[in-house]
Amino acid sequence: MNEGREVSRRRLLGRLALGAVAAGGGLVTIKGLHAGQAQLPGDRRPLPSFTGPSSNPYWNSIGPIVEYPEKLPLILLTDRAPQLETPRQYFQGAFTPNAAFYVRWHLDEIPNSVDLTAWRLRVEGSVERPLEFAMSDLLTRFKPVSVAAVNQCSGNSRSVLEPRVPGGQWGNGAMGNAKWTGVPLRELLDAANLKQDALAVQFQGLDQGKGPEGHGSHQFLKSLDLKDSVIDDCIVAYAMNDEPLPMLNGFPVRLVVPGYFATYWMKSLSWIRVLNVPDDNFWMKTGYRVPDTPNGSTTPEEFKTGKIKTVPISRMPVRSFIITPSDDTKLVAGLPVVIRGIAFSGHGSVEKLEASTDDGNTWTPAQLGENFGPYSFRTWSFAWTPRRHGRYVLAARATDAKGNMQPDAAIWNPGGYLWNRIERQQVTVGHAS
Ligand SMILES: Nc1nc2c(c(=O)[nH]1)N[C@H]1C(S)=C(S)[C@@H](COP(=O)(O)O)O[C@H]1N2
Ligand SMILES: [Mo]
Repeated sequence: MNEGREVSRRRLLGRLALGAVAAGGGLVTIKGLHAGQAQLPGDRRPLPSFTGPSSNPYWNSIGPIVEYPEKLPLILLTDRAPQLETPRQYFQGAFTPNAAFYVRWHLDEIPNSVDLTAWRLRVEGSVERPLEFAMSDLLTRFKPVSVAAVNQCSGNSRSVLEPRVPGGQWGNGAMGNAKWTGVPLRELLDAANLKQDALAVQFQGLDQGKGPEGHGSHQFLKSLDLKDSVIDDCIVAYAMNDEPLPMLNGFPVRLVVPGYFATYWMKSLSWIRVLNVPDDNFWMKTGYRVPDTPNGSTTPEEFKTGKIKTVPISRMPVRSFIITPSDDTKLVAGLPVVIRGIAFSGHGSVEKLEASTDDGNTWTPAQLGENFGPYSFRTWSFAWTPRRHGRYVLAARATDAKGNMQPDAAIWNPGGYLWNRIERQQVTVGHAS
């Protein structure tokens, strides 16, 4: 991280404390957002790229553009609970602006205000010493740590699966990268001193109510096995790109699980509960599971037999994206253009990016941008001069530090998870005049 991105604790402390006193009684309130009834502004502009048939289905989620508090115009998938997708143009750099960061909640009562004078983070359950931390404790009693990490919904790109599967019909915009700053989860657990029988850590946020699918649970609960080494990478984050988290992205603190899909990244985290029995709540036992097959892939027929064992989803497979040119970029024969994009993996840094301008028949290494650490987006670029006019199909393929390379085959599973197939972008190159 360069100096300019260093979080100033004093400034952040000031902002968080300011928030606490701003609205008398210490209430931080987001105007226009009400629990259980997120308000939509009347203004619904169409997506600029909806002008004709698309040559890249991945970036064209159908949905109105809406503005929520603290957010730029984003693509609306559902409003109760809010699911907002980030449009393609915000992925030009390695870090996603907080105001453009996608939003996903499951339950219909989401926090719209947090009284920081009363708010506490609790560590309870199978611990010798149950603890409560105020925001000021988190800010002053622990040395802050930072990590650049991609938050990607398990169902990112779900809309391209065939056959279609239920769930939010995301294009590619259910992901974002940020610099997260906070307290290592391990230090909070150590402070509370785990009991001998501790098995897993369960996380709970401030949201509640029924989910859209109407299943029983009144709470969204996720847990991680204490034997999972990812526990030592987890951060309880109070800052996102050096700012307090937007309310919709989990103010005042959220769990960051570098390399893992976002389902574990509990927002408005308020309870850390150490369990001495396996977590069999809906969101672990039934939801967010993937077939225990090599790529997490199966077929509808195979799945129907009931013989496919499933496991909780965990690390994100390697992916890459072409951001520019897009469908409507004007290209001219003989004129150089730089193809740009981003890549990441939940298994370590992207070490190689290859680009193709002939639909994946031949591949050439592209230039990789700065490495912000193993779990960050990494930008890439590839200089290209199309020689002749006509249609071209661009493609990008990433390989991570473990040698995993993106496949060129579709996958399918009933949750619509783990999509990472090589993508294409069709472009039209005009005549040199
Ligand atoms: N409290 C809470 N945390 C949550 C969720 C939720 O519904 N409630 N959804 C999870 C899922 S599935 C995703 S994809 C991410 C979305 O994070 P974001 O809204 O900051 O983009 O939050 C995760 N954390
Ligand atoms: Mo998700």
